[in-house]
Amino acid sequence: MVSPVDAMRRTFAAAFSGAVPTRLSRAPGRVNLIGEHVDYCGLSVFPMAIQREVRVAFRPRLDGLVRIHNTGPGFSTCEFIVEPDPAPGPTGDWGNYLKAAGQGLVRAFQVSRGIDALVSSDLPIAAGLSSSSALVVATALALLDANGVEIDRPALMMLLPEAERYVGTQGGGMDQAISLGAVAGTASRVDFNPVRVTAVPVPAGWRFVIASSLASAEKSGPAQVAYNERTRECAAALERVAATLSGTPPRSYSELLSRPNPDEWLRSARAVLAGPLLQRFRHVVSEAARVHMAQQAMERADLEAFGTLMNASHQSLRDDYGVSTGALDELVRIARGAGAVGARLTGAGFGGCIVALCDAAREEAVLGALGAEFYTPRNVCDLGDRLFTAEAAGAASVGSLAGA
Ligand code: NG1
Repeated sequence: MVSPVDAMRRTFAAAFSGAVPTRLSRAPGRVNLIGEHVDYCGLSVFPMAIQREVRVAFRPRLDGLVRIHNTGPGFSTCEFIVEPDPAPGPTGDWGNYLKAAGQGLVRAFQVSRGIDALVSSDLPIAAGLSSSSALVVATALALLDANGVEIDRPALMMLLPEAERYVGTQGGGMDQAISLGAVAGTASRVDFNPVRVTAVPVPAGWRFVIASSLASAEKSGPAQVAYNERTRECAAALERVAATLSGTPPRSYSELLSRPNPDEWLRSARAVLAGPLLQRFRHVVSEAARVHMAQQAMERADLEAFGTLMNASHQSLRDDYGVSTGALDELVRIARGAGAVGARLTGAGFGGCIVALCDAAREEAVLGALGAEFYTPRNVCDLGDRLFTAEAAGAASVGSLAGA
């Protein structure tokens, strides 16, 4: 049996005229447990890195060329020069994520050397499990390593979200932070401005089951437009509420939520917001409260309480934030019916996956029900990438390929 790393060595040699990769970077994907669509409002989130990851086998070049192959089906080879303003490829081109990392690093550091690289990933794409940020993080670590640049993780957690916006999504900083800052066996509360990652051990016997809705949430088409629209609506709602308040107007949701008299801004919100803006605002402020309660629930190993918060989060994302789909709602219903204490869509929504929480004794029942009631009727037999239990993984790394 050929190990994944040996397979990468062989494919690399075939792609680059017999050359041997010397280094390997790897970055995990994540499942967001709670705290959805609030990172770009500067509010805390609660994700967990998972065992599935993006790997980049590479060797430094002496010039500024980046040549990257991908072992996945349907990926063309990407070539570009590391420079501050690379021309983006067509919308949806995977190479844009590589260029995103490259241009972000060139702008911040004297990065001038490129790499020959091979990407391999077992992370489902456009599934709400952060495959895009894992690719950006793994590429950035490879380029930094090839250029001998050392940068601490918090600085990179701040730099890479901005770099990734090159692709056109006005995303927050959750995905890069958890990929760079996770500790195995834990979930993390991620705070922003400045970014901080606080690990919380996942209690023994808690199982987070991930199930795909079979619809990809490709953030290069309509999902990107809908996502960016949400970020604008949240900013507009805050601005309107802030304008009505006494004293110094809050400049962020964190400042708003930390005001001594919440009744004042709640009253204002109800008075000045209507329709979608009121709904988006209601989701953001209620989800912020749920994140803090969920962290406490995990710390005291209160499975039921954590699950109840996940259910409330899903309801809010469905009814107020408008990012769920019929398939996601169906998965949530099946998981709960089979004994999950909570289930919710995870990631941006518009397709992608759900995450369901159950205790170890119910894990097989939840997996079985999802298989029998969702996938079997749709004639989907290959469930490996679509239905699995998450394991709390550690952070991204870069090192010698020989030691991998
Ligand atoms: P997904 O679509 O799950 O990779 C996106 C954003 C996050 C966050 C979530 C919603 C990017 C890179 N990621 O994640 O920052 O806003 O949606 O909570 O834009």
